[in-house]
Amino acid sequence: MTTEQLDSIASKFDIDGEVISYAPYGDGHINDTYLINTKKRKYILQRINNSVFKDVDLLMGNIEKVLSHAKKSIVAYGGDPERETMTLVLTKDGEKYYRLGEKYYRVYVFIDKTVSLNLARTNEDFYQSGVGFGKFARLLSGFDADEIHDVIPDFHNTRVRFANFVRTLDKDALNRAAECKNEIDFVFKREKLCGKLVDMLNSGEMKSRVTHNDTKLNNVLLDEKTGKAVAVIDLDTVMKGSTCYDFGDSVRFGCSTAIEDEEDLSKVHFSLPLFEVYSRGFLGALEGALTDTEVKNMSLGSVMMTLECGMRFLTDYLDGDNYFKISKDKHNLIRCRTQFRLVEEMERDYDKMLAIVDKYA
Ligand code: ADP
Ligand code: GN1
Ligand code: MG
Repeated sequence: MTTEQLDSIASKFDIDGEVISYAPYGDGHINDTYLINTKKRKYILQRINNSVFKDVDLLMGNIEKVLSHAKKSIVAYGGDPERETMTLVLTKDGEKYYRLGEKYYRVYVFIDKTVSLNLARTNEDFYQSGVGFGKFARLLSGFDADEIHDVIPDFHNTRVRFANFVRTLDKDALNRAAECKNEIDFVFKREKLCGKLVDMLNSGEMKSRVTHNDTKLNNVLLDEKTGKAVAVIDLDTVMKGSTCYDFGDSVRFGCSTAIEDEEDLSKVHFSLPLFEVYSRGFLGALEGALTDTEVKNMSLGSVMMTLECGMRFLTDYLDGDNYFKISKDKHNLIRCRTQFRLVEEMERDYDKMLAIVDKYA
């Protein structure tokens, strides 16, 4: 977007201070994010991806309710509600977003003096992210699930994700299947696994909760100086789910020895020491709040979230890259390969993962 376009959009919001600059920001795969710098403070401006979030009104309604609940809880324990969660900046007309034709925009206060990481610099970073997501789960524990709606139905229904994969493979619209034979076989071998967590949730064996559902490391901000967890961001997918999804998705992203789109697979490994660090952080922050079934299935959640994410990258590759943002050729296939490498190694280390979770639960 040009500065003129950004200026015109920003002017619709209740922003404090004259704007000095706009810059593309962050590494999210879904929304277009910009940092706004004004003479007084900084903001995040996002163009909401409305091909992913089809009902923007519903999405922003959810976010407003979650933020309001989170802020009350933060105030109740004596925390800082402007720093420990996000703050939505309304439009000058008091709306949660601004619509221009078929495009939708929103603004948040920028949570300053923090970092968002794609790879933990130290074990302590990853431990802190576990503490952050664990605290966030606690913040939401008193939140009534009926207050919010499923913005993306079946988001972590891995069986439905598998069916989507098969449908896309059958079409093979761009004739890409031939080059993905190994990855396709990899998924088919694990078809049975796809229904496991969903069945437990449906039968009531697994507790349904309001969860974040996108708990990767770069969705938690750490204090620039102390490295301590400050706030969980990217609340677009807060919906009903399982704590095992949230634990599992953090493990998927953060227990890798390499970034999500590393092309050199010899660098990509599942790290048991990092798994232990995360278990200590997340389970420690949730001490006593989890059911036995949740504790027992944290490792299954890790395998499932990684398999599901790899399958989603593969599906998107076969479909012609319509969902995740890409910045290079075969980007989604590269991402898929790292995920499947991690799944293989988690399967190898599964008993050790179970023992680690047991130790910290
Ligand atoms: P996406 O859905 O595309 O992942 P996010 O909402 O996660 O979008 O935003 C992308 C990135 O922008 C985040 O990973 C983070 O680095 C940064 N970011 C988003 N919101 C804030 C905020 N309120 N304060 C500071 N950084 C933010
Ligand atoms: C997307 O929005 P972002 O980049 O934080 C995706 C997640 C995937 C993740 C893979 C709404 O997360 O589900 O796990 O990419 N978000 C959505 O990195 O689909
Ligand atoms: Mg994000």
